[in-house]
Amino acid sequence: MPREVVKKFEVSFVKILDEDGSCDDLLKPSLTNDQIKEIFELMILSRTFDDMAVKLQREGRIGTYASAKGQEAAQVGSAYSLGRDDWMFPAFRENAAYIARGMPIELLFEYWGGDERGNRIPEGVNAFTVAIPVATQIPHAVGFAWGVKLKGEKKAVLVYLGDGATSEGDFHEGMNFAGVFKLPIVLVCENNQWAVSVPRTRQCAAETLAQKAFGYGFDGVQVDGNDVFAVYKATKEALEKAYRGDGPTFIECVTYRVSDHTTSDDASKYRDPKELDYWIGKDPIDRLRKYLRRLGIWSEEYEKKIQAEAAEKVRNAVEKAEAIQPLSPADIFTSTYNEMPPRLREELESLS
Ligand SMILES: Cc1ncc(C[n+]2csc(CCOP(=O)(O)OP(=O)(O)O)c2C)c(N)n1
Ligand SMILES: [Mg+2]
Repeated sequence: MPREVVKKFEVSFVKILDEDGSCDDLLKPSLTNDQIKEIFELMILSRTFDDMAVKLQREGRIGTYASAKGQEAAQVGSAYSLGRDDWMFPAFRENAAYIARGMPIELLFEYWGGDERGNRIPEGVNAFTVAIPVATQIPHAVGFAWGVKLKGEKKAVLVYLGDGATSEGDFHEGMNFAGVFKLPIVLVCENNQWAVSVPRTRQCAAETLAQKAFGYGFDGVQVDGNDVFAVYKATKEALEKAYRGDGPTFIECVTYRVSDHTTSDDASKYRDPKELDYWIGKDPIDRLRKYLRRLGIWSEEYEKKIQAEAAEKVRNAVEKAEAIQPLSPADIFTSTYNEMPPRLREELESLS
């Protein structure tokens, strides 16, 4: 019996901006120089935030912290491409994405400081709260996207996930539902090569994570996750596809977790320092800086100015976060139930 090829799949890898700052002008997304500078400044602000958060944790002023260092292009590039009405669902490492989405920085410090008021996202920011249990944000995002589709709204949902999250049941169920119902959702996978101490090669035998999308009937692409232009362009195209009603897209951003998993981890116990050096050489901020320089729109004074502005914004945010009145224990009761069960009411009364 002759065999017939029923279907073929291909994963493409997109890179627009090289490590030396040279850019493929044919592929470059349509961004003005002012927008490119804004993206650069958001990446600097995120890095400044990250460094401060680690310092505060070491001083006992916030709790365990998960850094986004090295992943700024993947996060800022994708969040920056969102429209005002779109919705963003982060996992737990998306500090740079939150900053790019316009989240007040003091709320991020409150959240990482263990104050749940940091998770009360202001009207207009259109982002969901941090999801610590790995991959649990995916079914929420998919459900939200289903609602968008049922209401016939012209908006899309972007959900972040890690390489480790692609092994979770929630990921597979969410991908399947999104594919079957052709939902307006973009899944941005930050493949940062590690899930705590589990390397990418032990996480999944497939050559790419992007190819997982084909199994669920939609497109998967791989981009250089340290190239902000490639990330921005892939996300923008995926969002436009979602607005048109053409269904989901999975974007694998190949990047690296430069920091430890969290401030409670020591990656030097399981990671080759040469690997770290290799990726530091691909730093997403340096790469964009080199491009700005080539374009003639970067100078020492400009760099000094934006670094100082970022430091000032971050310092002010720390002050604001540390100045809020602590919650009273009673708030645990009053903010959870509309009508409190009698036993809890008794407990609450016993507090006073
Ligand atoms: C359901 C669940 N299992 C285990 C954990 C513990 N845990 C926290 S982060 C993490 C690894 C996540 O790896 P990845 O998805 O690659 O994200 P990354 O930390 O690299 O950003 C694990 C296993 C958890 N938070 N939730
Ligand atoms: Mg990971």
